[in-house]
Amino acid sequence: QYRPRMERLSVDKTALEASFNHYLTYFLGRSTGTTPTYAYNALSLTLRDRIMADWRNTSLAQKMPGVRRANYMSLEFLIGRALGNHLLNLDIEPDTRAALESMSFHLEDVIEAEADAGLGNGGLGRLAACFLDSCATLQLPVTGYGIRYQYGMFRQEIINGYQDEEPDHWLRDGQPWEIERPEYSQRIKFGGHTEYRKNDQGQLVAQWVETNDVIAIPYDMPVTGYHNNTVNTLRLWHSTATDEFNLDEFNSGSYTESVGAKNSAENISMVLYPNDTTENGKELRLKQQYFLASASIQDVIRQWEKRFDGAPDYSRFSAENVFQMNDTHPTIAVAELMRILMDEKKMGWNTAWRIVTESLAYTNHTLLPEALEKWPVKLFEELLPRLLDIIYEINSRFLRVVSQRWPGDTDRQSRMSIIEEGPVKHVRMAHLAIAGSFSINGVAALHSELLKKGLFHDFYELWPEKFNNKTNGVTPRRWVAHANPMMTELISSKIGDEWIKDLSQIDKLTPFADLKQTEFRNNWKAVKQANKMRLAKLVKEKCDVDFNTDAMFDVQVKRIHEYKRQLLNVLHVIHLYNQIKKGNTKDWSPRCVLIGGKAAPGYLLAKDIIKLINSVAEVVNSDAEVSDKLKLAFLPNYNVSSMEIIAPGADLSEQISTAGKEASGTGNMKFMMNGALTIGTYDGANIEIMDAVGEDNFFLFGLRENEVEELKPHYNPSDYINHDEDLRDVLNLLRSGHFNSNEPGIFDNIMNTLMNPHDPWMTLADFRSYVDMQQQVSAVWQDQEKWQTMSILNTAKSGFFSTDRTMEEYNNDIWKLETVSG
Ligand code: DL6
Repeated sequence: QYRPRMERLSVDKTALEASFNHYLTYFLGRSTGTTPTYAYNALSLTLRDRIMADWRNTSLAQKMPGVRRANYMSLEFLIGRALGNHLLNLDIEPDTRAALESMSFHLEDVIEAEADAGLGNGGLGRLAACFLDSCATLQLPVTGYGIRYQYGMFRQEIINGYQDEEPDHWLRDGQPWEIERPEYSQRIKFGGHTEYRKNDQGQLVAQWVETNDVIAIPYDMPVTGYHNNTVNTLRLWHSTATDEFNLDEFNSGSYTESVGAKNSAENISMVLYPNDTTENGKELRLKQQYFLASASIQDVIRQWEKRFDGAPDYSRFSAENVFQMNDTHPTIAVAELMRILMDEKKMGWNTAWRIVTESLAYTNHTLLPEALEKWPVKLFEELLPRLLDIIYEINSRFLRVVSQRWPGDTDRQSRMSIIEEGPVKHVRMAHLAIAGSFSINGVAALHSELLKKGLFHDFYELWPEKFNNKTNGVTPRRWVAHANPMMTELISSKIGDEWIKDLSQIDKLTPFADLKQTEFRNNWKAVKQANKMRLAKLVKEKCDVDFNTDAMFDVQVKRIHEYKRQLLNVLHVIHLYNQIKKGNTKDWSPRCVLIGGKAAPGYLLAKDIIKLINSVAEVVNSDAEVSDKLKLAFLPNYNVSSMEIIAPGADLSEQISTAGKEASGTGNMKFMMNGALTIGTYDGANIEIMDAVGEDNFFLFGLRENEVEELKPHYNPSDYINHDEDLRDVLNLLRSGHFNSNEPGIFDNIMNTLMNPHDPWMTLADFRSYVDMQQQVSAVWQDQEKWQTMSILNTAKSGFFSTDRTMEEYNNDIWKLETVSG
């Protein structure tokens, strides 16, 4: 069916102004002089209109027969704010700013009025958002599929030093970017049971019957590419009750039950689970996972069948459709695609299995055993009985392959089985994902090697060709061009602005690190200084702590977790405090230490760590003797928007996880791009960062992964304490109650963890090497010229860490898509 290309609306100042006024007056019912929130909604609708033609044209071009497309399935998309990003991508900021000014609005205030779309926990969800940005910029036909949580990541407040969790009402003031598409709703089954009936040929066919269904309604968000008129789609599913379900109950007089059913259906997309590194184990979470996988696959199948007049040809389905599964969260997709192909499209097992294993790919994001998802078989039986039948069959065929390869090796069979036997049987989602995928990747070189060596070793031996690495990245549009406009202008004034869409070109900045480039270097310093003022203002507003911009801004922001070792950072702060109190302050480099991040609500030790940071901060910041030498602040509610201020203002980036535990890290890349120096362990993408910038420009410390493993059986915290006076002093002060005089005992759990020979994070083992390396950091800080050189080189050598590169690798090795322009 021919559909004409849509024409773009004008983006000049007059047109923008007219449209803005139209929305304000006729859609929102307001007049000028209104609040920034209304202005934000009116401006966003104005811009959305200007995105619409490109969106439609891109979508039509991607739907042409023969166009292979990828579908990125993720339970998390940590998008942050959209307005500033679209303005950058559409290249209309000056006109927009001018239009707003003429109506007495400031663009910054309007941008600030937008709530963050916090539909993710941390690195994994933000990565998904960066991926979408890069795919649109590279004109790759990739659709994101996720859940439209009504409540995203909780808002963190700090009350008496403790984390308090408040609901995130991100939709409350309107969501102008999304478009509801009820016509593409999908029905999702739960419960019921399987019945086998004979078909016309006398074969037994399975049917999933007497189910309790819910409806998935898609909401689409535009994903604009950078200056290229391409707009991809992020499709988020909202759950609601089926009509007939409501009516049946209502007619029989059970109004309450009918409302209850509606509630229980709507609960599925109600709230994001706020745990990033522990499995959630909750029925509702499994429902969310199946809801996303089923709705998304059905949507892709719907679009596939639309291409055919009558009988759809599935022989080319896997040639034109690929699904990337972001961690194990959506990997029930393996069984769901089998179910649809067999039960609904009437295919035999082998045909269906070939399609599944040619179209699914899986990315692993963690080696931590506690994060590996497994679901009780019993829960599957109740919730997804038909899917469990299929998983059993996948497993029995898979174990046949294993036993053919290793006859008699029953240990290996039970290790590899998709079903974990034991008092409580479980479905191992990672094993299901590997069995059903043609590609399995880790997210940084070390991580991918460790997967092959450890966690997935048996699978690697069976299918070495499936395993590959795709080192993460971040989008330079949001994380430099948008977050750091001053640095962007400075860089572009020297090397042009092509680097924004081809970050490998940032290397052209290298010669400007030369000492002779005084003007550039002075400007570099001035930009950092201005960004530090912006950050200091934020710290003052949110923490009421004064950061002096002449001091080193030493920053660790990320989820609070023992393996990320915020504790090591705090021990160092206490050590610096001790040095000041002892008068050891010759050649002192003043530091402002900033720590931020959320703790999973049920992770008590992580919450204790937050309290400790705040308690130490209180003592340090109120001591006049210390004040110009050391400051410590805990930034509440760390999120995407605050990182846009933090990364440009940081001097030192703390990436100090226990080696072998941080799969990649992506904050490390944002800091590097913005000219911060890294102090870090030999872990995750830190290693690649150090390779790129050179060892001389990176502060490496600590045990390596193999050393951590070797030490594990012999680790004895007392050894370190006995041999290290500084460590002893720090722990003694902590134990003495100096930081918690009014709340005795509150840090006992932290002390016990640090002193535990079974502490898997081995914080004390790295204390000495960390403190010594921090001493070197301070020494370099004294030599500001050297610091400038290192800072410029960090940015100049960050080209590899763009998600454009990551996406090109996914595309070359896994997706194999052609670019499509609208
Ligand atoms: O790959 C994105 C991000 C990595 O950078 C982090 O190192 C890693 O911890 C994080 N993984 C998770 C684990 N979630 N699960 N499961 O968030 O992924």
